[in-house]
Amino acid sequence: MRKLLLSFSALVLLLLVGCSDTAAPTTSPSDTTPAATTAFEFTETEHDFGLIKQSGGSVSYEFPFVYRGSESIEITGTPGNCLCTTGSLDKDSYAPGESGLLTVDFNPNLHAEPLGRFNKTVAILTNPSLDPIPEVTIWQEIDLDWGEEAFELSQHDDHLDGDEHPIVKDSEPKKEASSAKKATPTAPTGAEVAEIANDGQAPALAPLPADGIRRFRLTAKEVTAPLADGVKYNYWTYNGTVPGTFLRVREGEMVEFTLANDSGNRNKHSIDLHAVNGPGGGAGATQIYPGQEKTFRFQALNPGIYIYHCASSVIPEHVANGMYGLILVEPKEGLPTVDREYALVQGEIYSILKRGAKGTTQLSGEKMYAEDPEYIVFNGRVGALTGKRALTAKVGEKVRLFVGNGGVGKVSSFHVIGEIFDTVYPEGGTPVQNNIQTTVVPAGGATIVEFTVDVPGTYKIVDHALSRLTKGALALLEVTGAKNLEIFNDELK
Ligand SMILES: [Cu+2]
Repeated sequence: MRKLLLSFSALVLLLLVGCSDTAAPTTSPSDTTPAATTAFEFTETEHDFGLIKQSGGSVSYEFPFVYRGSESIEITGTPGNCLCTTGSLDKDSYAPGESGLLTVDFNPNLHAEPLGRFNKTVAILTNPSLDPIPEVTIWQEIDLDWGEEAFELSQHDDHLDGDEHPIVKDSEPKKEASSAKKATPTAPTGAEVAEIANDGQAPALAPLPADGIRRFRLTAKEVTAPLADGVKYNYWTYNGTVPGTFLRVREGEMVEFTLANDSGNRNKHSIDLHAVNGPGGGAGATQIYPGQEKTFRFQALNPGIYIYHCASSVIPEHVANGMYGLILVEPKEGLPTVDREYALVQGEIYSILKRGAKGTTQLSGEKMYAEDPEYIVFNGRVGALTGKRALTAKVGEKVRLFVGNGGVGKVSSFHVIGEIFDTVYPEGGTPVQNNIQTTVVPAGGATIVEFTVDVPGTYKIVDHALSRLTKGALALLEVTGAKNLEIFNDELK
């Protein structure tokens, strides 16, 4: 057990440090923190909360400043880079020379990282805008209250498995956060929308513009929308749907990609397209605050079906909230012709409210790190592709499904009950395989499956880890047409 825990912890930390733009080094902020060089002159720009128990309630810290700009300035937002971190100011506008107070609240219940030492930032967005944007940083070390065994491990790491223990730095005594108060989860943010689910259509390749550059523009939008009967969730999305807009390009094309961050959002966002050859898949080039946008170009070198997702800290939080989608890079010669194409993406929802409990809810970082989702769904919500929104086909037609898995924690065992995949592009690559019953779609991966429907009826699309059905992992394919009793006869006595 000890080895397991150590390895797990090491892996998680390595992944976060490797992926996150702000995953923290293990050093502390310096004692003589330099004030920001922006128009906001802070007494200090960093604060260390020290050790915080995840169950211990939220903490806050006040950063005094003097506004040194030459003209009055309006405040348009104070986004944090995590649901757990929020900022507020004592005024809506400041005149030159005026003093102010930025209060930063950190709620460890909404924090979405494993044990370890991390930092979070809060920015001040203004009109007119400032460059650089003023930011303050808070540090904290999280105690997940994992009990005696974890405590014992942290005190007596003997490196039996050869791994460096990534978490425990016992050389200095840790101070307990002193200003703990009752935990109060923040209210979900963003406009209410009636439908979050992408309808599963996979539009054909659009004509290439005359200059030979294919352009896409996606907007990060934080919205509150129905997740299940009587349940609303605070989603983070691309273009207001889960998954985001289906993107289609052809091998060899130059793609110009613009990401915008809606001005009504509270969080920094970005995009990592797995179809990109280049650092971060675009994530480094697109870290933007609400109200900003950024553009980058990439050449689509490798054909296949790829996931794209947000890669802003804390990455799994953004992905679990719905920030993923599919991009198809058709091979130069195109894909073989079929009659129907649909796109669906599986995702896990780690809701604070238990499955079935009514109300408005949002991400539980604790459940996410335990990989214990309340819901597992196709296209964003329970029942997204059922009823009037079920996928359709006619007897004799060839159907192609682009299937992604946003994760963030589970591997999908993708299966259509009553069908055999004539063709599977394993993990979205080449060459293809034939006659497959169930195919694996890893978290952050995608695949293409094709089959001809011979018999009319309702076909259930599932993750064949079938306990997930009760969590919502079900889409339907309604096939109409004449019976084909030679292939399937359910009329025998
Ligand atoms: Cu994001």
